Amino acid sequence: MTTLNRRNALQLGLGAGALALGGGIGTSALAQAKLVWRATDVHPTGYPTVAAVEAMGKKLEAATSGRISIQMFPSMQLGGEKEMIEQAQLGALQIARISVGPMGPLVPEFNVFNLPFVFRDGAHMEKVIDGEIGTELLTKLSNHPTAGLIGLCYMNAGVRNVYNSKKPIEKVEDLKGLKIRMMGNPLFVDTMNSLGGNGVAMGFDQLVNAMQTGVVDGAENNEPSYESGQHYRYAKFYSKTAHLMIPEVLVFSKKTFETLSKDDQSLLMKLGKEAQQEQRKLWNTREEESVKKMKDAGVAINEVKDKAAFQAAVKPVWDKYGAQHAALIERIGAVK
Ligand code: GTR
Repeated sequence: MTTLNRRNALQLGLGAGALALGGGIGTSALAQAKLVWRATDVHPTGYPTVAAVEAMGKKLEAATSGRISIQMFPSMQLGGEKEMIEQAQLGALQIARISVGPMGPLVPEFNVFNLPFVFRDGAHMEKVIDGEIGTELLTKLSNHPTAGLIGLCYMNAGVRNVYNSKKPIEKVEDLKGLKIRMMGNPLFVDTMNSLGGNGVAMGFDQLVNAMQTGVVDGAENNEPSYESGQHYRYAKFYSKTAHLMIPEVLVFSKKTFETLSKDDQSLLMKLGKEAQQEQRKLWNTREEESVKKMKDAGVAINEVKDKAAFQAAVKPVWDKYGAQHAALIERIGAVK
């Protein structure tokens, strides 16, 4: 299939997927048109983000008497986050739950959330995303002239810690020589390299294979991703470096959004906000469950005492990516 044909097929597919006419032709039939929004996530069924979007779908169906529903494609069924963003931009899917990590190259201000150690703790991060700054950045995304996405809400994603197959990381020097998978955004590769490791950028969908074949020695992520992704099978040393605390975003295809009535748009935005709170509750429980599963599976978890050394080592990352956002960084720091 040529690229052009594939694109045409995709666009035809999206027509069928997003809009199923309830019968007849004409304005009344259009008003009754049943909409099935395709949603996707890299995580499996049962993961807090997936469950929260499914719950949002149920509310949507109830509020529209079945006119709008959500069909969930979990477990990377529609590809990794890069592919998800592209499909949402095309309107081939409507809802994508992605990390703020890969959003930095689209909306540079998001890179401030991606800076290592930018949040003091989970409560600080939640205050920032729930408050003025969080709203401002989501609006920036929605108003972006070419990003093609509407920001619905944020979701929690805990703290990211380094894991690998070789040894526990207790000091910065322990990372030396280790090949660690990082998310697809140069900021993260720079972060790992500044810590002395070898950062390797790749999609979440390629990681298990890369660990199995030894292309990388490990990666970094929160407990639920490490556990549900079965990463502990290949990298049993989980070291609590807590170097990143990156929220997630739920985005909607701008292409589809522009075809919706004002009422449907506001319903969607309202349910998005509710999904944020719903996911947070699920997240806190899941984090605890994942730690338990990790311990049962024999994962070697270690605390990292001297975080100051890690913070000092990533200074070049702050200089490179933070300097142009100094005012925003200051405002984040001032959130109490
Ligand atoms: C997870 C996050 C995913 C994805 C993944 C990754 O914590 O929920 O959206 O970004 O990390 O490392 O790629």
